[in-house]
Amino acid sequence: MSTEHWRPSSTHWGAFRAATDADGTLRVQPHPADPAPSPLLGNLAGTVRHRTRVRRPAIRRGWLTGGPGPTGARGDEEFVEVGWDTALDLVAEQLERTRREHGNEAIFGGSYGWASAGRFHHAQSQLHRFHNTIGGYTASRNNYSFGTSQVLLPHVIGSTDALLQHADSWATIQEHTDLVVAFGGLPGKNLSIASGGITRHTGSAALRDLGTDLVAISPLADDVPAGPGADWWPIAPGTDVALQLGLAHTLLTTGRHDQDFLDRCCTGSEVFAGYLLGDADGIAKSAEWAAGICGIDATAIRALADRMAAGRTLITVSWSLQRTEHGEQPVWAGLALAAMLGQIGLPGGGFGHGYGSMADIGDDAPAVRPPTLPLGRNPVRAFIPVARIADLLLNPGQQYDYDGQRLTYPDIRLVHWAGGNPFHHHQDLNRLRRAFGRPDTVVVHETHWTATARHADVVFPATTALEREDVGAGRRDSHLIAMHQVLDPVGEARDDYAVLAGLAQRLGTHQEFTEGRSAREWLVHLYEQWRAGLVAQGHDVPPFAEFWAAGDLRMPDVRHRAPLAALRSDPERNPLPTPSGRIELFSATIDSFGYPDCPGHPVWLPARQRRGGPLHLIANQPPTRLHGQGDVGEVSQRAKVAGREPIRIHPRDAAAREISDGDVVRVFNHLGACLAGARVSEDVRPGVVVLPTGAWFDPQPDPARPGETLCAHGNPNVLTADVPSSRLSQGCAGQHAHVEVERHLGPVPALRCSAPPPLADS
Ligand SMILES: Nc1nc2c(c(=O)[nH]1)N[C@H]1C(S)=C(S)[C@@H](COP(=O)(O)OP(=O)(O)OC[C@H]3O[C@@H](n4cnc5c(=O)[nH]c(N)nc54)[C@H](O)[C@@H]3O)O[C@H]1N2
Ligand SMILES: Nc1nc2c(c(=O)[nH]1)N[C@H]1C(S)=C(S)[C@@H](COP(=O)(O)OP(=O)(O)OC[C@H]3O[C@@H](n4cnc5c(=O)[nH]c(N)nc54)[C@H](O)[C@@H]3O)O[C@H]1N2
Ligand SMILES: [Mo]
Repeated sequence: MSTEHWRPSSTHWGAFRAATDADGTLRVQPHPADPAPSPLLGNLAGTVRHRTRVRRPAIRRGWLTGGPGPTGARGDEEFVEVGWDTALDLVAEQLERTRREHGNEAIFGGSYGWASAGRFHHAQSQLHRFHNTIGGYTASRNNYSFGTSQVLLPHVIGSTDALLQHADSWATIQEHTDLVVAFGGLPGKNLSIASGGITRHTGSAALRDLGTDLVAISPLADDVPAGPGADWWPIAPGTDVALQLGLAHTLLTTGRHDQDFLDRCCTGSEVFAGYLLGDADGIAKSAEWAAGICGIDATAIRALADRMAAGRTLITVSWSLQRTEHGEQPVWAGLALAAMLGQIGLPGGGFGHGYGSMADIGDDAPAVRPPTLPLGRNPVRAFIPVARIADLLLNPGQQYDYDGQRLTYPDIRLVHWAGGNPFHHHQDLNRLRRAFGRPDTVVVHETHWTATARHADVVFPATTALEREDVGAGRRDSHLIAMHQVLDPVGEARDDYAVLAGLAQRLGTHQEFTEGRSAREWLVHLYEQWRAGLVAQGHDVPPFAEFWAAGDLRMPDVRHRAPLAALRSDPERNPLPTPSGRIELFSATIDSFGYPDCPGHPVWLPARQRRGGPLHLIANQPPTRLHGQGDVGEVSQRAKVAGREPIRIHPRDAAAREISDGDVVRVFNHLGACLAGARVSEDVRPGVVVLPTGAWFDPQPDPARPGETLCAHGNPNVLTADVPSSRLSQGCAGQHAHVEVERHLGPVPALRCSAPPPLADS
């Protein structure tokens, strides 16, 4: 194989070059500029040609013969493979009928999900652009990643960007910071990933040798990077706010808070101080009080407060902490604690959100917005906060609260999804199955036979990024990658763009959707527009042909001033876009909503959902893949235990249940059950079990319990409750659940998810 056959491409976990061997095997080499390439590249070869690829358009038998309508059969029926024209005609007809009979609001096109890297073929962008040409759709707002912070932070610091786009770089931290206090730890596994791609994994490289002291607070030792200055504080899950308040109370009562910073740059510090002292509820939020809740010794809490005040300290809160009930609180209380230390806006000090969650937080690459497909305008006003999908489908007409508004769920008749997997990302999957029984029609574009594809009526086979051309870059990336086509499309798979152009043709909006451009012409168009903008700002960017031939380009060095540093330097001249112009430790706006589950300042609120069992389950991001993507690949498969997703359990909890390492176990609660493979380990706090997300959902009859079903593979979302973080944000709270674990007796069922569903020829 000669190197001239190596073609550049990209994924959310890194840029690379790929070539195929004589026997068709895919070979992958990380981008030469990447100092710490992601191990997840190892999943690609086994995934792109896996037998679970969708090869032809497929229609659920009952929908094809019986027509559209609510049904309990989705997910349980065989599919009939049909030609492209048949599938496109039938879907166009239902889009037309739905908008005529029920209005465009009856089409749900939110279509949340990560899809693939590549700016033009980005599946959601394509889908939204298409629907905007035919009159719009009910949309979804915010994300599963930090959707709670997306609603909270604009109230308290004016934007999410102030923390996410303007985070200090790892290099700045290494230079200036004495102590990092990381709530949620700094899990190296997460630093593979950045939405849209990442060429240089500078965070992964920095974590190899952080060079500062670190207190990593997490129930799981994996979240603590190796290194001499790192301490593991195995906190009880869901109790970080108590620890934060205990630290804040200690600073306040020992006079080490920075009153000058609080007066100059914050509002509401006196309300927060009153709460810490227990003015209204009579409870001082002291180190002793905190110790009783979070399981960390009061002396250690006071000593940590000392250390924090003694030098340059960065307090950071992982996104996982806000993906819980009352998920606003650890973010807001963490910010308030940092405000009391008074180092917000100093290099390497203050508050961070998502170091250890995503590779682009702390990356020092320039802040250039990559080329972007224009989406048009959605005339439909109806939307949901993204994690309310099952409520939307199950409860048309029902009212609910969101960020000070009273919203009503529209009546959805047609669901159209491309580039996402709600049967991966949503909670209480047994409930989601019922919800997916409600619409008349479910249309899914997928590369693979995921659980969502299996719950559809019509499945369009989509190409992967390796089977098409694109340009790729993350939100903060050192390079723009010319993504060349590496492989021929599998079977009859088409690009989402081609599929939607086919629907647009049938609905009379082909010209508006395509603007007469081929996919390649779009790449040139989007690139040249982007280039013109940068050239106008004085940057030197090569024309498309040159960029394409080179395989990538270095992003021009665009930098913006961080709003929190600006605030610190002069709060009068550089106010934040909050009502007060300051950091709001008390928000009159949030207070005015009157939500008991998110009052006007940070508070300790225990989770309501405690049902389900004695063990606290953490369903975190998987170390071996991106969500469900690549679960059939080599890296993901190698980690499985007896073919099941590994669940970590402490030796004490395992012994009490006569569970040994390598056993297949049943994990269950009042919502559902799944099988998993036991990994007995001291790396997890006693009383806590960790089962990452992303094992492909495989609902089957429970072999040991007639009439009951379980996920035979280990998807934790059969166990998580479908409850929001709060009425303020309605964010995803899927990180935690309560469960029991037992040895699985009886036969271990074969997995069905690793082969396509039953397919018939038309
Ligand atoms: N319990 C629990 N649940 C969680 C979380 C948690 O912490 N705990 N985390 C949540 C978070 S943060 C997130 S972001 C979500 C992620 O949830 P998702 O983003 O829905 O998960 P993915 O597996 O990335 O799904 C993307 C799908 O797009 C498909 N795809 C890829 N490229 C293309 C393409 O070009 N075209 C088409 N048509 N399809 C394509 C892939 O095959 C894949 O099935 O999960 C959430 N769910
Ligand atoms: N390898 C890999 N990396 C990923 C992803 C992936 O799928 N795979 N997904 C990406 C995406 S979309 C996102 S949004 C980010 C998400 O980034 P995060 O949400 O930060 O990631 P998680 O792994 O879910 O959680 C981080 C750690 O928080 C700890 N934790 C959980 N609950 C608690 C608690 O109550 N208190 C404390 N102190 N710690 C707790 C868990 O042990 C967990 O390992 O990750 C990104 N990175
Ligand atoms: Mo995410």
